[in-house]
Amino acid sequence: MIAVLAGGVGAARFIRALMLVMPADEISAVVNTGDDTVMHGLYICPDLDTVTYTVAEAIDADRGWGLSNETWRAMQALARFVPVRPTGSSAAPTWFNLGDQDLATHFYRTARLDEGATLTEVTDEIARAFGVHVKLMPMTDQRVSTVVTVVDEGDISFQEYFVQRQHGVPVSNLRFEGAQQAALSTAAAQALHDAKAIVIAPSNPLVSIGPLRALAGVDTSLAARREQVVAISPIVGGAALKGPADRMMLELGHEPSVVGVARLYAPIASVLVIDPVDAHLAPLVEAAGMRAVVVPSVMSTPEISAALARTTLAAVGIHL
Ligand code: FO1
Repeated sequence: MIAVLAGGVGAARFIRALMLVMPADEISAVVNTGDDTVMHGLYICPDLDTVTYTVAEAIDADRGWGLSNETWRAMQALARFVPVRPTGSSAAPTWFNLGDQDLATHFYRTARLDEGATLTEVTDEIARAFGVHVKLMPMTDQRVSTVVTVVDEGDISFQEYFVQRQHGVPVSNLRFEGAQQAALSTAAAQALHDAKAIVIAPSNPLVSIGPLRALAGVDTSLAARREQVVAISPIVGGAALKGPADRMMLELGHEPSVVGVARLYAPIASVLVIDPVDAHLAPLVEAAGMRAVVVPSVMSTPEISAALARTTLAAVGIHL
């Protein structure tokens, strides 16, 4: 069993890469839930949904979120209520787009949570409904919320930052509300315990992997087995492959490069996988305390993806 610590798009693509070289049911993905949000009373787990839909080959590949062949009739109908919404009401938010088919996932999740099911149970049910054999699990069954402090504005939720502000505003702080009181879910703890190797996916180290690391005891247990933990840099040539990781790192005092990533991960992982464009920084990655392994990491073809998956696992002694 291999465990992957996962955010959204980058992690989903890496899990697909792993599926090219090993059976899906030998992969566990422990997924960030700090981005979770409630809209229209519906419980939405963007990273879990992105991973589920990608692994199921049902994702809209251009957007990187939501389902392919989506229609938006419910969102269009919602717009009717905006003019009558009283000042101060947060009803009918139209800035967060929920497609008609995607809504069914959130209806099901919310109804099952209301019946008393855990997020772990519902995640497994949704994955099975999509024919996914990878073991997908939320990092925790408790509520953890990423709160972003925006310069000149103050604290807002992650989705308000990411979608409503289109991650275009400067950030001065991050916190993971509820993380210190929360624990890894039982399934996630078991998956990490059973894993021969743990891969930190090429996800945003601060807002995708950060919430996981903020859960009680996670950093300590990763540090205890750091020889079996390998990370893939989400920063290639000084830029994030997707999303605001590079800007966010800079704004929060981290170098937006593989060296900055190495400084963040050195306490918990022994190897950093970096792209050939960053090969000249390998000595600085090593100086930061991580072994650098150089291999193409932009997953643009199945061949490159499979080679990345194989090389990543080989770096921690798993030869497929
Ligand atoms: N991202 C957007 O940029 N705009 C959206 O309207 C949007 C809606 C949305 C709905 C459901 C879902 O599961 C994800 C959605 N995302 C949207 C993506 C998501 O919010 C972010 O990509 C992640 O939170 C960042 O990891």
